[in-house]
Amino acid sequence: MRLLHVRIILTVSAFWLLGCNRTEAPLPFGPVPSENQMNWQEMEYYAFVHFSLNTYTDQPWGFGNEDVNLFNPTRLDCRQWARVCKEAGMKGIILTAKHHCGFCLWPSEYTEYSVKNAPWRDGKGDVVRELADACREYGLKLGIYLSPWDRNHPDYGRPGYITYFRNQLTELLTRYGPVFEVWFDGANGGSGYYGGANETRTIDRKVYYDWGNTYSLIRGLQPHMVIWNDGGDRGDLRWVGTEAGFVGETNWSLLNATGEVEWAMLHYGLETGDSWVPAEVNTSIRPEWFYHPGEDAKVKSVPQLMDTYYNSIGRNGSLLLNFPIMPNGLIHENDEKAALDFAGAVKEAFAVNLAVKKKTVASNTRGNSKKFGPAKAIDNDKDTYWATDDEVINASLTIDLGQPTTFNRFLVQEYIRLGQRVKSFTIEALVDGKWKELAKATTIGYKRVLRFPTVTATRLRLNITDSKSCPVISNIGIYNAPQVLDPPSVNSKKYAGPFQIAGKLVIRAIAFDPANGKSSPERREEFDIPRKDWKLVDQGEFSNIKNNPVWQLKRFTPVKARYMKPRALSNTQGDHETGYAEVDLITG
Ligand code: FUL
Repeated sequence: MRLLHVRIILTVSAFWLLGCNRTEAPLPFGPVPSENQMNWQEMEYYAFVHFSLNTYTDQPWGFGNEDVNLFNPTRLDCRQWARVCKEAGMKGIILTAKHHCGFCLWPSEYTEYSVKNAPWRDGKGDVVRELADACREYGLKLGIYLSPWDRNHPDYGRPGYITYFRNQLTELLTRYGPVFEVWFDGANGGSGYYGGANETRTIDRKVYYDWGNTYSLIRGLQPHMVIWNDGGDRGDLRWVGTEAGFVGETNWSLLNATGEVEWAMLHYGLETGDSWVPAEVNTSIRPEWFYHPGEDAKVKSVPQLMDTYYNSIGRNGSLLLNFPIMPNGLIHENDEKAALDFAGAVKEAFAVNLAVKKKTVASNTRGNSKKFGPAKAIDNDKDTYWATDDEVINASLTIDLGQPTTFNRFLVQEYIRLGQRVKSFTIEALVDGKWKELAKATTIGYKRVLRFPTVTATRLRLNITDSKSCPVISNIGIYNAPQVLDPPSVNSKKYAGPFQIAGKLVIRAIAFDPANGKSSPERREEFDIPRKDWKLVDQGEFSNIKNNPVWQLKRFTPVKARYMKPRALSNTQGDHETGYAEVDLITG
């Protein structure tokens, strides 16, 4: 009896041990992000600000001989920039501390071509300092753009300039606290002022800058920072090959550490790459990077910005959105409005995750262990995940929505600390008892968001159709995003005469004169449910709103209704303190 007991215990322990072995977490596959890259990736969305002498000369690039006296922003307020960025949901700001013209927004010890010789704040100003302070106040991270190409410096193209460049970098990385990202622009047009030489100087970007030593300097000064570099050696992040605001639908966060980087590698990453080099999508809220008054009416619309969102953050990239600063030192109100409306639209689109707390089933779960079960993909914990057994690279996860549910967005995230794995996937919905394919896509990575026509379904199924190794999915979201319409343009429907509508309606219109191609500002009118269907059922008295800000109806006969709309009636003096209300109801 005792022997049997011991044997049972041994067998149970063996099972337990086996179970433990089988449910070990997957091993990392291929290159994985560094802690710095991980922290950066989780920021997702941050700002660029372009501000320099170009702001005063209406040019995209300065030659390097522009007068420092031009720099005199009368209302410069980095707190306004920080407020706008914070309210827009951004996590940091990267400032053009020095653009190609060589003018420095901080009082560098190594040049006279800086704010210290400008009339602004009597030469005592420091834009980098003011921005660093504002970022700290608003809980944002600070980033620095330092152009390697310097069209002002006499030594540019010669060895002496590299020392100058590193001295400036040292100032920027030691004076202003933690910097989350440094941006080394690859642009190099050759010609410049170069201390009066007025000539063309060409360099070999890979050799001249000696990036290896500059990187060592950076790592020593700011060990937690990421390096963006389009000017030679591979940095921690990569450019996506376009400034139009999108990365490839297929987007591997990988590149090779050495060798040529063709355009396709920038845009799509490299499936077989041996280094983790994720994509940053940089684009401006206006056509250009610096402020040009002629672009005040060309600020991107919310639908355009939403497209950018889906084509950057929604495609495993981060979004670096630029605000050009006006000559007075502020972000233009049109840009602010666009950024805040965009933030509102993103918030609205992803307000409710319809997958939360729903039942999940997977075709395979790693070691049949709850620890790696499909429920881990909807538990709102970025550190847990659904994973399959090692050999399983085709698998599906079904979410039972419980009842017919309407949606049009699907969000999925891989647990990238274990590498980027998924090569292709589809999503299907169970509509009226039949599975219907909603979308087909390739890579996932940190975050992937798919858009598809609105559907009403009881279940959603994610099918991983190919993966480099067992899929590891940390998060899934299902959303019903409202439609965002484009503002009216010459291509909009032409008004041909009165028309009838049934429900609520928003009309946005412009007048357009084909003779001179000019259009009026937009007018917007909102129409509520037509009054013809409303029925007055009761009148009641409101309580005094001075004492009770929530207007309460004192008398009301309960009626079954679809909409109820109390309306205040003011007295003859237009005084709303007390009054009567009509209650309109639509039944049915
Ligand atoms: C480009 C630059 O030449 C533009 O002026 C701008 O700074 C943009 C972000 O990068 O390469």
